[in-house]
Amino acid sequence: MTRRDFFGATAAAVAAATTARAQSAKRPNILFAIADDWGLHAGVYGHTWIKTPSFDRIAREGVLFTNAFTSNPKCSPCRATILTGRNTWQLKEAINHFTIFPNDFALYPAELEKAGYFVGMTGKGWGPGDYKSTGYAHNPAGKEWQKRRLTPPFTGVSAIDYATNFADFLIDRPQDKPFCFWLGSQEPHRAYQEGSGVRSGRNPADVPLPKFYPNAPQIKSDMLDYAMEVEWMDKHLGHALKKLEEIGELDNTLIVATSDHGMPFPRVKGQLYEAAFHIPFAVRWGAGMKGGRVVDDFINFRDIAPTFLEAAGLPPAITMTGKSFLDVLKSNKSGTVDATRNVTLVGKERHDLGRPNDQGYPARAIRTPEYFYVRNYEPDRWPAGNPETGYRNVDDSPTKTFLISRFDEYYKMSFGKRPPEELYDIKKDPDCVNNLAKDLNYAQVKRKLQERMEAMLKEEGDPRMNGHAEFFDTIQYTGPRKHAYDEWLKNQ
Ligand SMILES: [Ca+2]
Repeated sequence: MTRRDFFGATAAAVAAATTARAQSAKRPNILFAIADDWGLHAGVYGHTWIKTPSFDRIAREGVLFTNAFTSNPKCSPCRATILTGRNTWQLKEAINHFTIFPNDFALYPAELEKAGYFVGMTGKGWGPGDYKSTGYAHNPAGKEWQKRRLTPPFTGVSAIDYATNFADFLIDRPQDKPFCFWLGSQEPHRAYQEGSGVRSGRNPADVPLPKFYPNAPQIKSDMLDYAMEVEWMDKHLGHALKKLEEIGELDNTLIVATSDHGMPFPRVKGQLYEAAFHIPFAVRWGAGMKGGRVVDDFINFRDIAPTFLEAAGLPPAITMTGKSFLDVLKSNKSGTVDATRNVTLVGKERHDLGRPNDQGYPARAIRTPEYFYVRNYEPDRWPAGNPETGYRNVDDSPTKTFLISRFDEYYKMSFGKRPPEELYDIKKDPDCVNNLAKDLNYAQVKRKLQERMEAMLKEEGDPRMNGHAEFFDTIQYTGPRKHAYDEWLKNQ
């Protein structure tokens, strides 16, 4: 059976049963579509070198958010924040990448399941890491629908046929239940087919580069390869939307389309800069809210879980510290809806191995509409990982190889050591290349931001603020150790 036949057949099989239910359903379905390593690059955000018609449609028919932020720009910690509704320093081990997943926090998929939702996921859920040793029977994002796979050749990095797995899930669901589904595409995570973007006829001259890169054709070509993978993800999103339309559930489904953090490029993935934690975010809910809006309120990823629960008529779980933005969705307004949504915090401890004793790179930051202030607590460490072990905090890539080979100012911006404090005028300098932390004209601004950040972190129980920073050094790494510093030493 071809994919087209399959979609046709499944549509016929479920259409009759679902139409009646869609009309009478009170609780919305929830579809959470999350890309892997996709930065703020979409047509609706003004980019012409990358085509995202499905995401653009969700934004156009729903709400496009211009200020959505993850609390930690790396796969596992970001996804843990989404599932638990807690900031990254409130997640015990799950602040790190490749850890166990603690079992003492409520998760929105499990809460919805308890309340009668049919819950599932496909592709990448929480991870990478170990959720089994803490007692989870399946991925914390939901029971997996993974069996549909594509046969080569295909464009994406993964063979998982996300949209058809979603269609399977819809067939399997009981007739009397709303659903909650996590569609986790593995694109545009690396590895890419080098040069695929240029070979597809794309023009490197169309790609605008951030100021922290030199104007190099290698980097532009690499970004076009990334664009290919974003477009593959967007195509699957389009299939999922079409599926919902076919079975009459589109307008009764609260759809969120987003990513976990910025693109898998140096100085972006895993780093505390704007391009790493400022994320594409669009919400469509045909019957539930007024569409065609652009909202500038700050959305923190810990706000997603309580929003889903409130949309389902549930209170936030007691362990959730995020704040539902359902009121923003329902407000019918554009621009600034809730003026108190004007600040976000971001931080990290250890992402990948590669420093002596498996050390991390502890940092916290605060972002307001005007400024971005960063505190690097261990400035003697290498921010992207040690040189000897290959700067493991970002995937290998043509851009990474090129920047390392230059060993110049651009190399330093991506891989070099950083000062204890950084301050950026985010409106003038969204690429965060002009550090104002030592500029006396900004001394007062800096001090106020630092005080505000530390007060907020203390209130949130961050162990680093409350005299227990040593906890972060006790967190075990659960992934392969081939890039660890001790492994490197053994081979010398
Ligand atoms: Ca990721």
